[in-house]
Amino acid sequence: MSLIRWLLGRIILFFDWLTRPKKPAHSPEQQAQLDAQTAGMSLYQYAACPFCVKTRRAIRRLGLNIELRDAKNNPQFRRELEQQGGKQQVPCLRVEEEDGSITWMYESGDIIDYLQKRFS
Ligand SMILES: N[C@@H](CCC(=O)N[C@@H](CS)C(=O)NCC(=O)O)C(=O)O
Repeated sequence: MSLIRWLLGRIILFFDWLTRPKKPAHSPEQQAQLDAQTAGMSLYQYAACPFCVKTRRAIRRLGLNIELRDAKNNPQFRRELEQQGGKQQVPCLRVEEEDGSITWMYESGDIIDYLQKRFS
């Protein structure tokens, strides 16, 4: 069963790579502004999870540089997600605002909607 899951994961990653969306051509100034706005964001995710792939593709399509945190292999990120986010489910977008408040956003559809509304 875990071999089948592993194989499916490789297939998902291969097709993701094959059909990678293009990053928009931002000027260096635009990119710097976006980078400043996303500096407090990090995406807790697994490499081969289809919902995470969908979310990473949307992030790429928007040209955002959001830190990816591997919650499968990194025990610290796994713990943070469970203890601070509230559950062990990926993808999850952690958003730290300038006033220090932190939001943990679950559900790929909600994360993508939020990023599209804020950055497109
Ligand atoms: N409806 C959720 C589904 C997310 C989901 O099922 N994620 C799986 C990985 S693909 C998960 O986190 N499972 C718990 C675990 O692996 O510990 C979404 O669209 O984000």
